[in-house]
Formats: sequence, structure tokens, C-alpha cells
Amino acid sequence: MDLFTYYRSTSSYRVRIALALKGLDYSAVPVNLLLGEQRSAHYLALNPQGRVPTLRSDSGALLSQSPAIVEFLEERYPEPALLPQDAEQRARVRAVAATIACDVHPLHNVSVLDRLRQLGHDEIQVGQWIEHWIGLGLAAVERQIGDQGFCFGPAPGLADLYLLPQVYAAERFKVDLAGCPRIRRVAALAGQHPAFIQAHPANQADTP
Ligand SMILES: N[C@@H](CCC(=O)N[C@@H](CS)C(=O)NCC(=O)O)C(=O)O
Repeated sequence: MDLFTYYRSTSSYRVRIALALKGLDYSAVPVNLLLGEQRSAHYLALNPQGRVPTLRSDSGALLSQSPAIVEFLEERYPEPALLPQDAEQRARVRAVAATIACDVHPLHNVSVLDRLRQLGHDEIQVGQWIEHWIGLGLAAVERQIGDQGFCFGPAPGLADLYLLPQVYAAERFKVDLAGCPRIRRVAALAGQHPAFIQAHPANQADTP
């Protein structure tokens, strides 16, 4: 498999964690978002939306959107499972994923921040915007997850692979997580886990 990725893209980071948790081998193909490579004709032919990640599967299928890619990996490579057996518990896990992927991350994506700047907002206002939406979203996640182990127990799963990249973004944008002890506990555990270490933005081929 080939993963078109950018080292500090949180959506790419989710997929890298899923691949690592499942022990799947892949080649990373860097797409430099700062250089605008996601808008090149070559990349748009792979991903018409011009965003990372894109996964080229073993059979050559081009897959976009990290939630779709992660669900594909879960279906094609079911072990170890990222989702629990119980339907209600699965809904809780997916709710954490959706809080992050639908209600937090899109609000601080590169193109959204650039649009705020184009509309005349200065860097202080852009920073306040980021802090507001990440802070609000993670405060909700803090109440959604459990109080032991990873988000939902001793083994990492789907909720964790959404949460850790969002924590990375929070740290990058200097959002205070003092009021989120559960999230900080999960982050500390993941910091010791080989799959999360392998997938971390600091450890990628395109890390500057
Ligand atoms: N919902 C998409 C979001 C993808 C996305 O927005 N990726 C960002 C990096 S995290 C990107 O490629 N941004 C480039 C741009 O906005 O020009 C997913 O989960 O894959």
C-alpha cells in the first residue's frame, strides 16, 4: 500500500496510527502542503479534493477521506479490531471520532485558516479561533471518554487514533489541556506505545 501523507497533517496521522496498530506495511509518499503539492495536477488526479491522506490499496484502489480509509482498513484487516463488539459501545467510539473529525479538525484546517486571513483576520484572531474550537471540542471529548487506560479501555482503538492527532494539534497551537486530565492520561499512554510512536509527526520521512 502507498499512503500519500504530510507529516503534521492530523488526518494523515490518524491513518498512520491505524496502519501501525494493525501492523500493516506501507510506503509513505510525502505531499508537502506548505509547497501546495496537494493542488498539483499530479496529486489532483489521485485525490480530486486536493487533500491528504490518500491511500493506494494493495489492489491499486485510490481511497480518500481518513474516516473512510480507517473503516476500509478495519474491514479489510479486521485484526486487531479497532472497534468494539457491542453496537452501543461502537456508537460511543464513533461519536468521539465524529466530534474530532466533523466538529473540530475542519475548523482549523489550512484552507479554512487561510480563508480567515483573506477575510482580514490577523494572526491573533486566527489563534483565538483555533483555541476556541479545539478547546470546546476537546472539553466535550474529555466527557465522552472513560477514566482508565486508553479512551475506552486497556487497548487502543478507533477513538484513540482520532484523539492523539488532535492532541498534537492542540499542543502545536498551544491550547491549554490542563482541564482535560483524561485526555492527558490517554496521551501519556500513547506516548509509550510503539504504534503511536511510529506514526508520530516527529518520526516521518518528510519530518523537517
Ligand atoms: N476530512 C478529510 C480532511 C482532509 C484534510 O483536510 N487534510 C488536510 C491536512 S490535515 C489537507 O490536506 N489540507 C490541505 C489544504 O487545506 O489545502 C479527512 O479526514 O481525510
